[in-house]
Amino acid sequence: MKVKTFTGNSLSEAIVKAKQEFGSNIILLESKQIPASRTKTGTKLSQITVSVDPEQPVPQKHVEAWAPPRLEQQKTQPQSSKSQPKQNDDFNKVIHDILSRKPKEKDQENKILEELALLKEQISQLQTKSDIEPADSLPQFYIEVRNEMMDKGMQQKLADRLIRRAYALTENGPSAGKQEVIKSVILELKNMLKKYNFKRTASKKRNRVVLMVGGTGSGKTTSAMKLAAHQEIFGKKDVLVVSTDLYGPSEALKAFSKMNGTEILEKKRVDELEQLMKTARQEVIIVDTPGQSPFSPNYLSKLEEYVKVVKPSDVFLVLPMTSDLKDMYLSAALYMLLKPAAIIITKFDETAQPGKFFSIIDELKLPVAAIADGKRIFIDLQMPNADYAIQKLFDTNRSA
Ligand SMILES: Nc1nc2c(ncn2[C@@H]2O[C@H](COP(=O)(O)OP(=O)(O)O)[C@@H](O)[C@H]2O)c(=O)[nH]1
Ligand SMILES: [Mg+2]
Repeated sequence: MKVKTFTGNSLSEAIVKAKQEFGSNIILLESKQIPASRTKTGTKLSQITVSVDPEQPVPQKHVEAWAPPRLEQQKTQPQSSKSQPKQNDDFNKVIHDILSRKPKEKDQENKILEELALLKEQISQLQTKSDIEPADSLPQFYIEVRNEMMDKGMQQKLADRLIRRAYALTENGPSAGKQEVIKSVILELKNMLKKYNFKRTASKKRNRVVLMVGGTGSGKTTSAMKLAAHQEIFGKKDVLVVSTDLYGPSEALKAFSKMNGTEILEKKRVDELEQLMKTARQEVIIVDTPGQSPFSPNYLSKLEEYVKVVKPSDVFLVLPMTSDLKDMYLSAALYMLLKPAAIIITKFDETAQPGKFFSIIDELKLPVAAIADGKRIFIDLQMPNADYAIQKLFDTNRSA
């Protein structure tokens, strides 16, 4: 095993240098900042120490990229935009990198946290640099629609990609009116949403076990109640909600239990939880995890422990629309290690940037299980529906 130190102006530059020398199978042992006062050049540097074991190639797990629907007909695009937008799977690569380097031993958790620092840097670059040629050369209405989507929180690279495809697909091409351009974008947006299928038949031997994960206050407990109450989800089933919160079940959860007749149990310790999982007979068991920052030490290993004893059939990642997109990517990247089956988007009612929804589903490539848009348990949950988000994006009731 070789160990070597590399420096660069940024973490990613140092990583690139390491990869140039050792290939992509490097293991990050340490990363730190060297203050300007201690460098020869007088500028701040990032230093990483990596090791490489050429005998043990890292297993390659690949996260599938979204493949756009085939174009039926191609229109000629204006001179400066002949090339098709490059399929952007930077985020997949980032996820794939952590997945393939996931350390086995708990004491290596620090390495994951180090990698998160790296990830943070890579994501901030992902946000600022778009490797898709901006669609600035398209006719005015196309630019207007693209800019509106960006004003509503959609990342430029997605907005550019969508508007280019709309241009290629719109019947009247350069002479299309604005409504026609919007209609064409809407068709693309509808194709992007993958709906999670709750009707999928769970294994006969076991009850269906759902694990809710996500950041503090993201809406896990509220969503657990909403799933238990919703007629098209678990409303017609015998449901148990297990609260693992250190402070015990919330007042809201207790009140819900009384009102809906849903049983709730409190299991603070993992061994208690394990015991319960062996004996519980309800058709659906929703295990609610405690709120904690996804970046706090040992949090991930704690969640992994839950996964081990709970053996969930579905892990749902709860993401609030009120988060900054970059924070959403970052926390999602961490929770991706738990292999969520779908995401639940919450607090849609509290954002003025509905475009974030499409950017997040585009990057994560996960189906959406439900959309929450308010505090009312029995009312504010929508089945995943592109029209809902589209309506918010274009501020109108179009249902093209
Ligand atoms: N406006 C709004 N508030 C929500 C939504 N979902 C949850 N909340 C509120 O967000 C707060 C935190 O929710 P909670 O379920 O306790 O989050 P947890 O820490 O992830 O369990 C509570 O005040 C909820 O009422 C939503 O979709 N819209
Ligand atoms: Mg909670």
